[in-house]
Amino acid sequence: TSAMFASKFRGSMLGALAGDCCGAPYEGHDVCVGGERIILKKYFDKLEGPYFKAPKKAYTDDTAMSMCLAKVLIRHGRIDDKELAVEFVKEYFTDPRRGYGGAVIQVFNKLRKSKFADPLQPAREQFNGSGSFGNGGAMRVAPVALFGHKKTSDEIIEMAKQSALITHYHKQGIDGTVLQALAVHAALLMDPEQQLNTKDFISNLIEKMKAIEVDEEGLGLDDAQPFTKQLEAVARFLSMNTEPSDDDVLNVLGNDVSALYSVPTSIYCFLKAQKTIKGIDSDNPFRRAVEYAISLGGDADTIASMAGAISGAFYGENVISTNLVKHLEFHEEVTLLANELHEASLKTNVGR
Ligand code: F2R
Ligand code: MG
Ligand code: MG
Ligand code: MG
Repeated sequence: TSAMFASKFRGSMLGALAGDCCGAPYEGHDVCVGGERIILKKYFDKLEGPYFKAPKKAYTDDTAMSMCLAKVLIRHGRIDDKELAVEFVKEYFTDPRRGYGGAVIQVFNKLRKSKFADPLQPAREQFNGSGSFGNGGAMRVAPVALFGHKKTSDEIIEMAKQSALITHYHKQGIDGTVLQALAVHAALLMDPEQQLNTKDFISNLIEKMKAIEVDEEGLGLDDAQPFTKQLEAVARFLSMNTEPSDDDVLNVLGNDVSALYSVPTSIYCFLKAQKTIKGIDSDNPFRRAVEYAISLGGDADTIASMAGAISGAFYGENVISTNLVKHLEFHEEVTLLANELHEASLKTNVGR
């Protein structure tokens, strides 16, 4: 129903915000062990407990850029390269201190200097023409998947690619964006009252990524079908009788700023959190996903934000503690944008 989708839109966008705001203080940290796990648990217990007055937990580039995408989709009903580039640049120069990626700032400078003559050119010039493989395309893509809830996977794939290309030209930067969009889209279309079949969820994504990564052998890439391989590792981890160690997860799935070593990790966090997780003592599967993602350290804000976006799209907004939400900077603005994005998505009459 429309009300259920509206709740899922808010759940996904607030879920992404929560992961970003709660994870940001942990970005660049090592994996949490022993006492650090307990500190992390207390951090969440406190935020979810009775409301107390405190400075809001600040969002970072992940949220800033997601909001740009939502705004462009609301305003134009599609991704317009120039409009999106203008939105990113306006946002960055208005509020640059949000922890942006080290190289993406060059894209913003060039876009502004060139007066957006070719909105895709600066991204193509990154890293001597290879493009960025960072997770910046993936971290902001949830609004695209939400907006496309009535569209086909192929249409989601096209829109996700287009949204990435303003900053991320490397195939891994693009394919990571596509994968995160497909994960949010799949979660959005599922009934949260039904037990989620994690095996089916991951095999559907594997099939889709196989088609996207087809014939890569001839392209001179370091590695062919890398996302398919990472997703197969996620499936292996999920099917084990005992939980893999954090070291195994980090060595195989990773926790860094590259799309390849963060997007499959976020999907793993979401799926793993369907069940209880050792060292994470919560009945709430959304909190488990986000808290576990943050406990892995590394690119904690982004992995938690991506996991939160998928989880919120599956369960809807009620899974997120209302007390926690009140501590998040811009939670009112994000809620409003989620509602507007939902309304805008109903106006596009492309059938599934
Ligand atoms: N930038 C950060 N965190 C570090 C500092 C933040 C800290 N809190 C602070 O306040 O100082 N986080 C944000 O960046 C990630 C998203 O990055 P995005 O948008 O993909 O940017 P970029 O610059 O394109 O790529 C990120 C880095 O990846 C490496 N890289 C990418 N492509 C490469 C290539 N072809 N060859 C070699 N290296 C490549 C570079 O180190 C890039 O700087 C999110 O975590 C977000 O939260
Ligand atoms: Mg960030
Ligand atoms: Mg970049
Ligand atoms: Mg980050």
